[in-house]
Amino acid sequence: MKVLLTGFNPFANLKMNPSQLIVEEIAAKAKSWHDIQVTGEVLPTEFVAAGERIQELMSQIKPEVYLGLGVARSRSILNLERVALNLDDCTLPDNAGLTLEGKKIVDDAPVAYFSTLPLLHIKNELIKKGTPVEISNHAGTYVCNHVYYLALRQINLLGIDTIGGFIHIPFISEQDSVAGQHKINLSELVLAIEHCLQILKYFKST
Ligand code: PCA
Repeated sequence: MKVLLTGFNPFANLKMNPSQLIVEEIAAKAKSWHDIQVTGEVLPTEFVAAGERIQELMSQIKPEVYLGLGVARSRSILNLERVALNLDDCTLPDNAGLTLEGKKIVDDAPVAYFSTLPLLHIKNELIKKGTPVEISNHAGTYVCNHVYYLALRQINLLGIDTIGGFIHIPFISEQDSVAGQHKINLSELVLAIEHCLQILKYFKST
């Protein structure tokens, strides 16, 4: 199974972005896997550059599965994102200094795309493995949502049968945070995303 897995570099005042560490670790581990071929890419937290890059990657790789990852301070457990909105709206500048307020990502394009991953199935299987996870109906209106929207749109435009989705992950216990607030650590998150890929592989093969 060919997978495109993306994360983001640090942004705002973060010293690190756990989505970057997960992508790097899984891409390295996957070199010895025989059943899942992972292309891992850390995107810049920049609307324009990341948006262009995700479309390029989708066209080049044409993966069977696209899984985007990003961190969200507001989430305390894994959030499987159901919807990508055609909307950029932020007060926090991206890493290129760009702030977008109430702008469509693509004119004359659908208001939203739905994830094409089997979200309920993934949720139930992850919970069975002890990973706290929920489905979210809003991926925000910052760079993660922007990339998610353009990824799903590109899949549509290319007419490929890639299934795609996005997971927001919480801050990890290794990050400077309010003590005791964050209960999940990096290795647990890496394992959860690996499980997710296994679930998808099994799902694709049945
Ligand atoms: N999270 C931000 C962008 C990069 C990231 O990891 C977001 O939720 O939009």
